[in-house]
Amino acid sequence: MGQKITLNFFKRNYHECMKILAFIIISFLFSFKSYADKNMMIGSLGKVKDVNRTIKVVMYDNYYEPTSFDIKSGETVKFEVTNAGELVHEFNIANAMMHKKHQPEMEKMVENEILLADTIDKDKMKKMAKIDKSMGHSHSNSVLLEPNEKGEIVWKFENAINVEIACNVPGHYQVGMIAKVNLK
Ligand SMILES: [Cu+2]
Repeated sequence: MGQKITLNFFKRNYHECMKILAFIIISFLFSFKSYADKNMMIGSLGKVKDVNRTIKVVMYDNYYEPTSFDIKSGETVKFEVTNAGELVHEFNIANAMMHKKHQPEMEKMVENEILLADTIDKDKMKKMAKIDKSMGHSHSNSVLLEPNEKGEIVWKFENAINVEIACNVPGHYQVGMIAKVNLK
């Protein structure tokens, strides 16, 4: 009896039912998209004139000092980064998913002998970047430094969640070269 009613309802309201189904599918796709967007929410490149605070960071083999950062939501921070280690290190502001995606690019830089343990072959980097853009390691959210090199990033922590700062030189992320970012 109940089944018959349901079936009749479906037959009579076929178009309505299809509309509801389409709505469910579209809603699902949109929620999936916003889920994906959330995973990219790491803030953006900041302007020097908006800097609220400067934080000095030192990179060692294989950790950062400080080991974590307390940052207010919306704050623009200038990171002054020094590599005091004996190896090349990266200071990359991203999230776990992005780091994972970046690591094969870094591995490819090692394979192409652009990225060596304690140096970066910048001439080779330029040449290779003409063929494969990712070999140029040009990212607004990252600095890659040789021992004794200094670099800086101005970053605006707006619309940022699950941010982690890490080094994607092969093996370094795996041994824990990650600094936690506590967003408040
Ligand atoms: Cu490193």
